[in-house]
Amino acid sequence: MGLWRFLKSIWLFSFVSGLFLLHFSIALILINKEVPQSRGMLYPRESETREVRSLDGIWNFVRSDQANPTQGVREEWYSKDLSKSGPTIPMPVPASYNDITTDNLRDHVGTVWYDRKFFAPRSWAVDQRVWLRFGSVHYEAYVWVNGQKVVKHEIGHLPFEAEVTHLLKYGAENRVTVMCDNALIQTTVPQGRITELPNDEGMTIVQSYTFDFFNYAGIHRSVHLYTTPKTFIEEVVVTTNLSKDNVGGEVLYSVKFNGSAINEADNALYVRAQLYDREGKLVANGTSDAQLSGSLQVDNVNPWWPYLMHPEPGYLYQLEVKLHASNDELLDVYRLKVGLRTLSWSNATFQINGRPVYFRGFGRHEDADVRGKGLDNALMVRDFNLLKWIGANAYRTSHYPYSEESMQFADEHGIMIVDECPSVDAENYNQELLGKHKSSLEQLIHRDRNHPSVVMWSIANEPRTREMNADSYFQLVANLTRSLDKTRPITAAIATPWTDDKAGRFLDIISFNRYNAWYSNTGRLDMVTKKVVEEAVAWNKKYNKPVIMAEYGADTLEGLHLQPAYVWSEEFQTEVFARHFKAFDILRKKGWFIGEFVWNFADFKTAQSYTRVGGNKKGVFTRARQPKASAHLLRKRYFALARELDDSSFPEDLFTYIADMGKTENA
Ligand code: BDP
Repeated sequence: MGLWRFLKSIWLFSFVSGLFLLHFSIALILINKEVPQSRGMLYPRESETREVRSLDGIWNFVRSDQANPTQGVREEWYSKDLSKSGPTIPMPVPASYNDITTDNLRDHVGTVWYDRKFFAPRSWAVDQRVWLRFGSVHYEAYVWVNGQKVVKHEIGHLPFEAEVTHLLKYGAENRVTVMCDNALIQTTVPQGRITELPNDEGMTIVQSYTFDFFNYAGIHRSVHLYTTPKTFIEEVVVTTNLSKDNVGGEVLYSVKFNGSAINEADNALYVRAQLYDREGKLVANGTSDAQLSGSLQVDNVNPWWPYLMHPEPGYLYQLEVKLHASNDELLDVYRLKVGLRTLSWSNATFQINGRPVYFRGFGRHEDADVRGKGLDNALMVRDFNLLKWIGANAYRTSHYPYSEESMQFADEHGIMIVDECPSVDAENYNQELLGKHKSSLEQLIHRDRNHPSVVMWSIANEPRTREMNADSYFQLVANLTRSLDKTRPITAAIATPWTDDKAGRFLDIISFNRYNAWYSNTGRLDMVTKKVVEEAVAWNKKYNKPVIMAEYGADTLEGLHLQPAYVWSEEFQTEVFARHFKAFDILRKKGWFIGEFVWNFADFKTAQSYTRVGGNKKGVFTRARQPKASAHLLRKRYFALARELDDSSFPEDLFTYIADMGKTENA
């Protein structure tokens, strides 16, 4: 039903749709409706009661005829092997499908199909449940197992799962089929437009969008099958506290189970929780109350600290959660990493474990050659090595939730995350958009609430906040976010001039994006410092809240050197950064300026446009993750800040030897 409506809407929202919606939104009153509540979706982990199997690998793939996107559904391609409905090509999972082939699959609009076979072992037939979980499919996914519809999920970059126990053939081969639709319209998050335009052959469908990254699509993250016992741990929520002196710690946990109690009389399940330190030593344990909640007290705690703020950053404990029946039978075991830290914020500061934080980081993208937005462990580890090499302590998951694996990595390495939902360039505010925007935050918070690295929620990037309805829209979005998590502050990266913005008052921290000497006063290095200072001061004056510069930068073609600095050259990017550093140092003295984030960590792919040479080149690193000249400058800045603010030491290779300068002792 939903599928048909959606596909039909693609056809209906032709070129005029934008005007229609704009007009419509002016008169629209936004109503606060409940959003669906996510359930389950704990990251798949093996334990003595759970098995995990990866379905990653090479799947079979078919693209639909763009002019006939519903053909596969009408002809029930899911009822048999895809190869029986037509020729298939091999497609890696996880990966975006766009850059894998040599033809125009890159720009395909609409539906594509994947399938693969797998065995379900006989042992799984007995006394347990089996779940099928997708880390992310972009944008909308329909999943069938052995021809039976299992789950539909909208919004990319977020996990979804369904129980498939009853659909599997045990001790036999099974088939999973996925239809994925990349179409973005005015009511999807993010928004886009589908138009029909004349081409040399007649008419064709064209996808356009205002956001500045390529609309990669496909099965982007891992696919897992995992088992749980019949009665199992469905959710674990963890929050932590520290005593004022950071010596005593507390882990508060709350568990939800799914399934029936073991026998009629037995409705009193309980949880045993045990906390282990890095060396595997048990440091606290306890039994839950009847609601399956409890707290663990930790003495001489090792708090979770950001990178370079402490000699041992990213300290994680392991929380072992054991669900028991009242007769003490062990039902299920799930383990997760826990970092003990506190966050607090005021109208001037942001503190972690009682110490003020100054963010030095990046806006980033999940983006790479060939695999697009597909999860890639090699790339993830390289990126974290670069983040640490350059001395960053934070990044924003611009402009959508990043992989769960990268969130776990950030926990372990002490990298703070400003966790952004997939709303980018929101405009033409309407009721359906609001519902999905709120749902994307609900799903994000559900997924990421236990990560110590997540220190802030970003509820949007560059929403059009001067538009009619922007205030009521963002009030509702911010209210929902706060109702779901009171332990973290809320921000949004705003580019609307402060004079016109209607959303900042609903945030805890103001983040602004501005491209002085690039989009405004192009090439004018003498028009950066003062403007940055003035704008930050104006935001602070308007809202009386801490301020972050969440984006600044300049496109830079690696290897282009021009002296004096000229746009696109490495010299220019370096100079633009230096002029910003000067502004940031003036601002830091004011007390409420709490962070600087370069745009962007690495070069990335965008839609084709005459302002982009092979993509957005504002990276400090190339798309192949090699440093540009600016990276070396930024590294000096970030380590200098770490030394000044957090008392950390310089890496030995930070400064290249130039000359004795009369300082060396006689050897
Ligand atoms: C900002 C956007 C970011 C773009 C950047 C740019 O937030 O997504 O990539 O501009 O144009 O407005 O480089």
